[in-house]
Amino acid sequence: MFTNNKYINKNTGFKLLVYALVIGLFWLKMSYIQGNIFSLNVENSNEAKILAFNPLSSIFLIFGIGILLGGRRGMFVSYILGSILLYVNILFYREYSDFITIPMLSQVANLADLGGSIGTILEYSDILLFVDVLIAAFLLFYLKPSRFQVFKPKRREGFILAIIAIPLFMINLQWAETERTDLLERTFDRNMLVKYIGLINYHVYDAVLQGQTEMKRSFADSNELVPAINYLNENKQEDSNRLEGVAEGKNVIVLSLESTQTFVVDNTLHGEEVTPYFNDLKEEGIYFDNFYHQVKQGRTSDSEFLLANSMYPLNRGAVFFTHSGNEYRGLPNLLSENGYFTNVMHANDKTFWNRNVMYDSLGYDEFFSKEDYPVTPEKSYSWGYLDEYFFQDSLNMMKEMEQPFYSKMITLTNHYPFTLPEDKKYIEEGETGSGTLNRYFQTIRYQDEALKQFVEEFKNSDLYEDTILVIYGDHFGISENHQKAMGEYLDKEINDYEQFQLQRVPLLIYGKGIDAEKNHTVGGQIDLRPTLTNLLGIKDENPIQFGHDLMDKDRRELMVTREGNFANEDYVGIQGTCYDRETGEEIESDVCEEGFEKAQEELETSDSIIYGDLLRYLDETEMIEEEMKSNKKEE
Ligand code: GP9
Ligand code: MN
Repeated sequence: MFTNNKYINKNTGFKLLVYALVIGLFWLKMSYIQGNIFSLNVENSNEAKILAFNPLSSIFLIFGIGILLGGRRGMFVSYILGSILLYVNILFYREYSDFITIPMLSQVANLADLGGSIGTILEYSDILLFVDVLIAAFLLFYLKPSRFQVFKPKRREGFILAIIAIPLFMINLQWAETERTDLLERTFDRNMLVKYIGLINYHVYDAVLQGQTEMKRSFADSNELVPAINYLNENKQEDSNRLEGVAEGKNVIVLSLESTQTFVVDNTLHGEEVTPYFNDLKEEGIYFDNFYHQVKQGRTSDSEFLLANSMYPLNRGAVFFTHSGNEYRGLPNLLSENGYFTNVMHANDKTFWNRNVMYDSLGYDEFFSKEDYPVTPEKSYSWGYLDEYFFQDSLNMMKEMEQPFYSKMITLTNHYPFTLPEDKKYIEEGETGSGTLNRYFQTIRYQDEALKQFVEEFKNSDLYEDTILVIYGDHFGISENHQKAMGEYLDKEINDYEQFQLQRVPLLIYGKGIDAEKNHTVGGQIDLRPTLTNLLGIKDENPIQFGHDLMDKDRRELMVTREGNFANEDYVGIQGTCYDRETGEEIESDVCEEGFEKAQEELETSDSIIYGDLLRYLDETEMIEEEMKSNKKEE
């Protein structure tokens, strides 16, 4: 009896040791990844402690569930799956500086299509991130100090581990709330969530959000559109109609420049201009230098969404994928109703970003995709058809098009990983610590050359008389992962304010009859639609639009990002901190309170429409409102 007890005690001690070692191992790895591979911007020692603590609850949870379902093997499977989850996030993070969301997962085909870039994302040293799996296997299956000492976890123990995860998470959350109140209720960015609750808990949280959004559509009804219409009516402003109709009846070419940011404009590298052609061209049109992209995970497709609908894209996933079945009142649809032949030109697979489906919902008449271009390997590189050929073919197509037309062109070459054939490099690489940024200058320079050839030929063609050209950058190309290198190039420290200002993208409106001007108004892609319809003199009856005509002298200057940050005439508000927009100096945070609230309200209202598919009720709601108005008059 005595001896038996001794062995039991010994074995319990051994078991606890294995538990501690395996849990500790995963904890170590996760802490390493969270602290060293992701840039989570840890600001003080309290945050550093939270970051170190937060893996624990999730580790108890996954191991607990693993043991419950499959004992020792189950625990090992949890270890492997946990490791894969971490690694996939690392890969995703390298490309997007963001964490995976469930809607993004349903777009694996698209992600896999990241084509040329996947090879550049993988690193040999990544193998080291799996060495611990072997150690865990050894600890779990082969460590047997004696005949009586075997690690055989009981299901009951799995249950206990999973239960312990709950108070651990509560402690984690309470602790995190000392840094950020309402962490889970407010729309903070994912970097922040991961910093405070850890990557695996973040995924659990994301799954809960997913469930909630799916419920929203099922339970939505027409009444829900009323607060949105009221909100937008309250924020409506008198339109000055400046430049109204100056482009009436003209063709429109909207050119979306891949990953093109404002910081390259009028800037040099090795003493040479990076965008020499655009620098001159912008002097001949209306050029906006405080214009921001507002995209999130859907990147280019998000910018297309903003332009077409003047609504915000979503915080999670690409709305082109998640809500392509919604009803929209897209700009292409409006222009088609006004006699335009509306089309998109983009020499990539038509399924990329689910475009073939979404373009129908937005009301485009035609989509000229890869299969409509004479793409050959010689004329392609990395992501595909090189811009110069794309421009040439597209212009030829437009020359033959029925008029008036609205053509949305999307370039491709200036895309991460920013590689080019040797003979297309018109400038030396940069010399910063980031290869990505260094190559970016070359692809930007190439794009500028392709643009030159396109615009010059356009100017000499018959189209020039009757066509306006709207050129804008779709989103950033250089993510915050390259802040240090960016600082080297721009010769200043890139703090949050500077990083925010780097989200500006160029916007130029150019064409015969449009007088050149420099416009400093603060705006974003959400403002493109009302700006365009104003120039074209087209009445846009759709009340569900969040943007404001950029031409208005007295316009409400406000640009809201998907993170709930904002810029207005005077301030820039970033995650609760307030800056003077001109000087970048930090100022008292209450000054920005109103701006943050407004930003939140904008995003929530826009989201409610998309999640509830509320535009399907627009006619009905408007009819009821009309009726109410006329009833009031009669009384
Ligand atoms: C691909 C192009 C680039 O068709 O739109 O996509 P991005 O990764 O920039 O969203
Ligand atoms: Mn893009």
